[in-house]
Order: sequence, then structure tokens, then C-alpha cells
Amino acid sequence: MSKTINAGIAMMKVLEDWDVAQVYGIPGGSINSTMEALRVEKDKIRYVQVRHEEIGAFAATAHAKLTGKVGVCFGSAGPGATHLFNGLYDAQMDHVPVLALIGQVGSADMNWDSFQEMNENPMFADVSVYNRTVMTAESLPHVVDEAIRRAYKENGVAVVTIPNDLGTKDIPDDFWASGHSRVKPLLPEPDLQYVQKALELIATAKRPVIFAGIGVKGATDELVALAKHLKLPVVMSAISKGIIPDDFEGNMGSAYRVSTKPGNETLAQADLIMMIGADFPFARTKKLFKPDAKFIQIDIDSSKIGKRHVVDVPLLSDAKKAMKALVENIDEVAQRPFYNACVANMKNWRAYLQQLADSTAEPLEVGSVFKQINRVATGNDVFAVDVGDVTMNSLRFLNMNPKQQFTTSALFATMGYGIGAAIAGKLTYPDRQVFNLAGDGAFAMVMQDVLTQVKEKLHIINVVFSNESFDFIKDEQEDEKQTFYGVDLQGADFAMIAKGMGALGITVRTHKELQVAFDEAVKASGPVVIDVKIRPNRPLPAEKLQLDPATNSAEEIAAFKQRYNAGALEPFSVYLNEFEVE
Ligand SMILES: Cc1ncc(C[n+]2csc(CCOP(=O)(O)OP(=O)(O)O)c2C)c(N)n1
Ligand SMILES: [Mg+2]
Repeated sequence: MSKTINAGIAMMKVLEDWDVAQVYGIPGGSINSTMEALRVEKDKIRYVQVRHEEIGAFAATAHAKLTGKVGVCFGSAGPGATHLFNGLYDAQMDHVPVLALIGQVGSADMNWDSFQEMNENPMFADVSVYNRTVMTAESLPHVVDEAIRRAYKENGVAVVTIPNDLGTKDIPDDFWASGHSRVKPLLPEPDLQYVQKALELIATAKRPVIFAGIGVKGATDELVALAKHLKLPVVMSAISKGIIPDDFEGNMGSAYRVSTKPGNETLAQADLIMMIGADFPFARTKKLFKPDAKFIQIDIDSSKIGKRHVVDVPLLSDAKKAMKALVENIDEVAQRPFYNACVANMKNWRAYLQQLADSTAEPLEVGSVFKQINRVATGNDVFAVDVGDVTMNSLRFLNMNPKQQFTTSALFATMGYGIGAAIAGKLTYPDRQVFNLAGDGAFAMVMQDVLTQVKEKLHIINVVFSNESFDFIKDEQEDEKQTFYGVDLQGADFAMIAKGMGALGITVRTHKELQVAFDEAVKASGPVVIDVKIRPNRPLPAEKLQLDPATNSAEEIAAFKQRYNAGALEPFSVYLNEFEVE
């Protein structure tokens, strides 16, 4: 008789061939054959028992964002499966490969409207790039292998639904996996004709700007070299934070709402935008560029070119290669008044942030907390950042270098991302310091998974910004001139809750306590929750500046400066004038 293997174990061997080291999920009757295979293979694949499937899906998408490799999560039929959706949509919208294994009732009970049986394929149709129910035990390893190949190819979510009995069966041991022979796609080379056209446009522009997205990941040196060579200020998409150093003078930070002041001002004043590896929805909806600004777009995906603006020079190319070619085909620009004005404007903004960080005010303000985070950062930290004011504050205050990593839920922007992302970060990089930075609203949505951090013995520093408010939304209600409703939060003693789960919990109200808390947190061996009680202050709205006498009255400017503690903050026009920018 020829050799056989259990089908569930064959599936695990496929995952191993794809270098999958962690799988996140919660067991259930409809996925117990997969649980048994995970148990048998536990020395090769770490099963991470989360306390809500959503956290497993967040960990999987964050793993993919941090490492570029497929993240894997699972849920049992029905409620376990539906709990995965937020993480899977995050992966879809930020374009990363994730595999979701979904339990299903046994094949003999399918299509009888059995207990917890759902028609799972239509449920996952929208979120996935590949979505199949396994029909035979023999095909189980193949379908999972196919699913991962598709997830990589399309940078999206692959869903495999597994009728539970199939994973219990023995199958001929003649399956194979393709992970070890994975071939990365060939990235397009820049067509020099278009490189020349781009350089000609840049040569005639007075205010050219780079807008760089996640496509420049891995091309730090090329982007900085291009910016320096042609004197182009760089605005980064939020998710690209850290790809170029924050202390590079030409780095203007990010744009629209989770942004810096110079990020928005630079884009608004540009007469030429070179968009590189970016897909920026706010560009059109919030009219962040001048409609008549010239536009060069560099992307590996032809379907993105022309999506957000009328394009003058389309350059289908790998970002790294295109940026190298741009530098190689033109002499260095010695001076550009617009670049100098941007650098000066950024210095003024950085001084403002420093002043906030140095504040001695109590109740504490967010700047003081970030000052401590920057103080204890070791240089290759992972920052898992949740959604809310914390996203914007992290983008502004964290002083990052390219060895550190920043991850957030960028385009789906779901609250609750931080804890799961930090778990994935620590499991993937056990030797690096990992932070979860979350608002009190987002933390309370998912805080049960501090238990996972405890169980897995993960030294994660969770910082909760307790302002007893859904502040990010409160600000929107203010902008819409609504009466605040549904935005105040019941406060909680998150340190005590953390202690109840077995973590180190620290409450902070004063500067002294703040410093001691971070000193203790970095020395701890397991998870820490620092609950910082902060003043519910709106961060300066960089998309609604009231600083320029050309557009605002003296009273408006004074009120704006007072509210945001921004006495020394200058409008961009000051620097445009100072450097006589045309
Ligand atoms: C799952 C989910 N629900 C609702 C929202 C809308 N939303 C965005 S930010 C935010 C408030 C976040 O509050 P908190 O975590 O306390 O952070 P803060 O803004 O107060 O710093 C809300 C409700 C969302 N993005 N995701
Ligand atoms: Mg809050």
C-alpha cells in the first residue's frame, strides 16, 4: 500500500513550506480537525490562542505589513468566521497577503441548514481575492497552497473553507507545496523616455514635490537621494511613516488629517507633484492639490496610474528603479527656493512639536507622553498604532528612523488594530521593543487580548491615552458644528484591569509618574499597560489652519494660536516670501 498522510497535517506541511510560523485563532467544533493538525505540528507552527478572532485577523494583517509575508488566521463556522471581518478588510484595503482558514460543518451536514452552518463563500466574496470551499480531503493541501500563491500575487485575502471531516481523513502522500519555490514578480523597469519627460517637467517647475506611498518601502536611500539631488520636499502617506528618517530635513510628514502642518501646506502650494507608489484617496475628495498642478505618477500597477489626478507623465516602474534612474539622468540642482522654504517651514513646525513635548503642564498632554516614548525607544522598535487622535499624534511626535517600523490600519482605519498588531510584532521580532499605542476607546474595544500577551509572555508596552473621549470624532462633530453627542466615554482604571489579566498595570497622572512608568516598562519581562490620564485636547487641525493674514482675520489667528498653544507657529507664506519663491 502506498504511503498516506492525514489531510490536516498535509495542510500544515504546506503552511510550513510557505514559512508560516504563527497561526492565530480560536477553536470551535467546525475547525477542530485543523486544531488537531496544529497540535501535532506545534513544534513547527506556533498556534496563538487569541481571545477574539478579530485580534487574530489583525495580527495576521499586521504580520504581513511588517514582514511582507503571508499572515494566517482562522475562525470556526458562523460566529468565529464573521468575527474575522475587520482584520480581513484591513488586509484588503492596505493590500497585504493574508490567509483565512474558515471552519465548516462536516461535509455530510452541509446544505442542510445545520447548526452554525452558513453559506460562507458569498460571505467572504467581497473581501477576498481567492475564496473556495474544499471539496475533498485529497485537495485540501492543494487548495491551501493555491490560496497562498493567490494571496501573494494579488496582495490580498485568500479564504479557504474547510468542512471539518475532511481534515480528519488520510490521503495519499503525494501532495506538494510551492512556497519554497515562490518567485517574486518581476518589477517593471523604467522606460527612459518617460524618465526624461519627468525630468523635463521637473526642470520647468518652480514648486515640485514628491508624494511617496508605501511603494517606496525598501527604497529609503533612493528616495532621500532623489529628494536631495533635485531639491524636492517629500510628503509621505501615513502608512509610510519611518521609511525615510524623520530628521531628514526634506521630510515634510504626512497630509490631510492625520498629518503635519507642512505636509498639507507643501502639497497645497505645489505646481508639480510626483506621486510615487501611492494611492491617496484624500487627494481628490479633499482637494489637497491644485487642480492645475502638473502630475508625474510612478507605480508598478498600471491600474493606479491616473486614478487620483490627471497625469502628465505616467511612469510604469518599480519605485526604487525609477528613483535611481531619475537621479542618474540629470545633474544635481544646487538650490531651489521652494525647497528651502519647505525646510524652514518644517523646522518651525518641529519647534512647535518640541515645545508641546517639553510642556510641564498637568493634567498631562500627549506631547509629554511621546517625549517619553522617544526617550526609551531603542532604535529598532516596532510601533503598532491604533486609530484615533493617537494616529495623528504618533505621526507627528514619533522620531523614527528606517530601522524602526510603524504599522497602523491605514485605509480601512479600524479601531482595535493596535493590540493584535503588537502581538504579531513581538512574535515576529522577539528581540525588538514593541509598543501598542491606543486611545481609551480603541483599547477598550479589544483589551481582552492583553490576556494573549500575558499567556504568550510577550513584553509589549501598551500605552493607553485616556482622555475619556472618542476625541477624533468629537473633533469632527465640532467641525460640522454639531452638538457633541455620543463622544464622551465612561472612564476606567485600565491599569487595574491589566493587573486583573496578569499584566503590569501602571496609572500615570504626573510627569514624575510618567517617567518612572516608562523606566519600569522597558525593564519588565511581560506585557505592560501604561494608562496615561491626559487632558482631552484637540490636536492642532493641520487641514484647517487659521494662521495666515491673507485668509484669516487677526482675531481668528489669535484664537487659533491660543487654543493650540501655537504662538510661534508661522504660516507657510512667511517662508515662501522669505525665500522669494516664484
Ligand atoms: C471599529 C471602528 N469603529 C468606529 C470608528 C470611528 N472612529 C474613528 S476614531 C474614533 C475614536 C477613537 O477614540 P479613542 O480610541 O479614545 O482615541 P482618541 O481619538 O480619543 O484619542 C472612532 C469612534 C472606527 N474608525 N473604527
Ligand atoms: Mg479617547
